[in-house]
Amino acid sequence: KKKTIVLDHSAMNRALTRIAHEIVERNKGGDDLILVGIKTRGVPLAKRLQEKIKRIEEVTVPIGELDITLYRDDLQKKSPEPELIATNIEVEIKNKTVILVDDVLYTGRTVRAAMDAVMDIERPAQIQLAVLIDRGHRELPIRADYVGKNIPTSNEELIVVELTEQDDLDEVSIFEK
Ligand code: 3GP
Ligand code: 5GP
Ligand code: MG
Repeated sequence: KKKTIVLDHSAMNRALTRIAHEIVERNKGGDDLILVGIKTRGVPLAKRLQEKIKRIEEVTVPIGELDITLYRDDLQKKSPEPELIATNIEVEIKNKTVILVDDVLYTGRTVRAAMDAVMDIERPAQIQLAVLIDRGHRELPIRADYVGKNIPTSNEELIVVELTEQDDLDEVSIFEK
C-alpha cells in the first residue's frame, strides 16, 4: 500500500544539488574529499553528487564503495549487526575527508559499520555523512551532516527509494509495511 510520494524526480534532484553545494561550502571546495557510497543505492547517489560537485567546482571527487550486509531477513525484525562484505576504495584516504553516502538513515547501525570499515583502511582526516532520507529512530549517537529530506516515520512504515540507475524512475515514497 503506497501512502505518499515524498520526493519526485525534480525534488530529489534539487535536494542533491543543495547537498553538493553544502559539501563544497563546508569543505571549502572539492579537494581532499572522497565520496563513499554504501551499496546499493548509496552508490548511484555518490555518483550523482560527484557530477554535481564537478559542475560547481570543476574537480572530480574520487568515489569508493562499501558493501554492508542486509541485516534484516525480513524488513520488520531487527537482528544481528550489519557487517561489511566488501570494500572498493581504490584511493588513498589518509588525511582526506571521507563522505559516506547512503539512501536512508534509520538506526545508524549501517553507518557505524561503514565508519569502522573506513577506519580499518586508514585514518581519514574526517568522516562526514550524507543521506537522501533521514527517517529517524536512531539507536546510536549518529547524525547526518547532509540530509535530502527528514521524514519522520513509524516503525511500521517503510521508505522506498527508487533511482533510475537501478529502478525505472526517481522517486521516494512511504509504504505501510
Ligand atoms: P538499498 O540497496 O537501496 O540500500 O537493504 C536492502 C534494501 O532493502 C535496501 O536497498 C533498502 O532500500 C531496503 N530496505 C528497506 N527497509 C530496510 C531496512 O529496514 N533495513 C535495510 N537494511 N534495508 C531496507
Ligand atoms: P540503519 O542501519 O540506519 O538502520 O539502516 C540504514 C540502511 O538500511 C540503509 O542502507 C538503508 O538502505 C536501509 N534502510 C533502513 N530503513 C530503510 C527504509 O525504510 N527504506 C529503505 N529504502 N532503506 C532503509
Ligand atoms: Mg541503503
